[in-house]
Amino acid sequence: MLPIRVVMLVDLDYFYAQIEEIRNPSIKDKPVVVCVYSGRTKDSGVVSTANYIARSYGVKSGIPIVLAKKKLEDIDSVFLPMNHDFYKEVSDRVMRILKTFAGNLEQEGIDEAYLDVTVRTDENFDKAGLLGMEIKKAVKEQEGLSCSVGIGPNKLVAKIAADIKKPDGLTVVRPDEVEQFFGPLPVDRLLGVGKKTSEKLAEMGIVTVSDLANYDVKSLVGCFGKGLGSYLHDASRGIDQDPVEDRGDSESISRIATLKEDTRDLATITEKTDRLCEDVYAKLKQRGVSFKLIGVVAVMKDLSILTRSKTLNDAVNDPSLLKSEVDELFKKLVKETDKEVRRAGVRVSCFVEERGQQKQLTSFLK
Ligand code: DGT
Ligand code: CA
Repeated sequence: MLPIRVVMLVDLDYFYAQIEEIRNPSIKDKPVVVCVYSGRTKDSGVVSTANYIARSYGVKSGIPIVLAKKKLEDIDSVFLPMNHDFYKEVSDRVMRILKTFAGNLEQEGIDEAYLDVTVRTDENFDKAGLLGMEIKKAVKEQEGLSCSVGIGPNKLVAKIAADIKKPDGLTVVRPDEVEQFFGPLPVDRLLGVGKKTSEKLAEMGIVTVSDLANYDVKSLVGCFGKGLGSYLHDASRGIDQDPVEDRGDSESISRIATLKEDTRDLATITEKTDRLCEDVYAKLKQRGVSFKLIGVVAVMKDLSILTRSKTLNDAVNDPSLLKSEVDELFKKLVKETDKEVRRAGVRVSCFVEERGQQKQLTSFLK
């Protein structure tokens, strides 16, 4: 039996436009369109988002402002410029509210977050539904915003569940309902299936997620390569092992990858984590920061998740040190379990701005 996880996606409804409605309730009953004006001519630019009244006239994200105006011709509607800094402030406050309800919270964009609520709900999806209602109430009372919530056994299912009923929705998909829920959906509802992939799938006679689930995995790998092929196979069955990663206000850098085989062999793990460490280091360099906390995450063969971390007494920035510390953490982690590791991840956080000089290795704690 796989370990149970309860994952929730909270997605704020028509986010920028809803904030504008709260700032000025008198516009609430009209079409509201938030625009990114390019400044070239009076109406050049695109629609960032629109409230649901405007959407009922065919106005949506990404269309030219000129086209939106045409769709709303003769209708008393409101066009406003985007005010990103203000939306970000509201977003930060909402994320703080959400954090109080979650074990881990992973922010995904300005108006969405995944919450791992496994412990909080005692692995119980009925309790998760009630918690979802409680969260919606808190966000409404404290910020005046409505949101849509999806609950499932992983991020993939939670995300699609949240999209099922919008705005102001709440959809719970229990583990035994995943197949029934996923099966009839068109394949392009799965994350990562864009126009090109869905066209290729259609040529193969695969239109719905259940068509995909019934397709031979070897043939999928043959057509799409190992990465995408096995992803499609797993996703069609509602399988997703990605942990909800608490990135602490984007103040961390992390990478995770699947090992070439499930293993307890440290050399195989190191081969992968060395590469991850190099990616992490490249990002650290870009941001010009040193780190004080190193963490590793392992998704085990049975999909349970283990983490280990180490705090340094001073910030450092050294790729070989990062690699050896990650090795140590994995060594400990593997010793403390009898399971095989399927995916391995590396994370650094607690950043300190670099001042040109690298710290001594000796500043590293044992
Ligand atoms: P929803 O969740 O369907 O009720 O509607 P939104 O507006 O919250 O849409 P979502 O969650 O896809 O995006 C969140 C915010 O990101 C949205 O309020 C505005 C911005 N945004 C989304 N799509 C676009 C786009 O195509 N262009 C620009 N400039 N901004 C976008
Ligand atoms: Ca949204």
